[in-house]
Amino acid sequence: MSVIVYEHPLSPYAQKIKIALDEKGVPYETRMPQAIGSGHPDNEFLKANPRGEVPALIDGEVAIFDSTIILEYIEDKWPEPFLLPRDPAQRARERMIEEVMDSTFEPINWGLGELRWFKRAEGERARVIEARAMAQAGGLYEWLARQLGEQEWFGGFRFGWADICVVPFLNGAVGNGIGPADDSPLRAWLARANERRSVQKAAKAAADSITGMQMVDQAVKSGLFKREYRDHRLEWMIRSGGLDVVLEGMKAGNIRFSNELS
Ligand SMILES: N[C@@H](CCC(=O)N[C@@H](CS)C(=O)NCC(=O)O)C(=O)O
Repeated sequence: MSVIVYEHPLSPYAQKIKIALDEKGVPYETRMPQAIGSGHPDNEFLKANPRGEVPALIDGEVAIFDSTIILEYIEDKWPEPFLLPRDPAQRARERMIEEVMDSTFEPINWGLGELRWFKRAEGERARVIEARAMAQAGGLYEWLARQLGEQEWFGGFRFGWADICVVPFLNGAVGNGIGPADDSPLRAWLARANERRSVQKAAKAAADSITGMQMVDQAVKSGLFKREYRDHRLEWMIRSGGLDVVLEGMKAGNIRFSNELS
């Protein structure tokens, strides 16, 4: 039986998993949980991930959630071709890049989505938050450029772990109009990464699914969607000038926090 990946094509966390599996040539099928985003996704999916977040991976009897832990499982179970080098310092460095992308870069794209797709703020209020997002992305590009240095890939001479963990977020940023400067080494790295079949496949699925995003603000307003303001996303919104967005969402009942496990 092939591996199952619960996902949404626009989820950068899920893209990490699909790219890694494709790089390793592991066959998998994708499933989009029913009613993902409503706060009440289907029970079958909740069995795989009680947090109700994509990605989740099913490999026979094994069910795993959280993209970092799934990536580690993939590397352990299908070691060839390896994504992480052997050197402990290099491994730590690539994992730090993953952590920064997952928790510091991700909320920038997510926050812009809350404004632009879900229309949480408009006019001047939105402009203030967008300006913060742009400045934060600029700072992170400087940090990433230092990590890349003169290398072809973040891990050196071959496409690997950190590249997989950066590319979905930078493609998302380009889509949001806040990508790295066209003439920067980081942009050149992104172009190289986007030549890989694994990355193209995930990026195409994301682009194709954007058409389904029209009118999602209506789905939020009608109570069909209850967006998850968790961890760093919640902090980001407050830190970046969107405290009102959080309070209004709580009042309207169209945001939620993380699931409590039992
Ligand atoms: N730490 C988790 C985060 C996963 C996550 O936040 N996934 C989002 C999509 S990008 C999700 O499924 N949210 C559930 C919802 O919006 O209802 C991971 O790395 O896998």
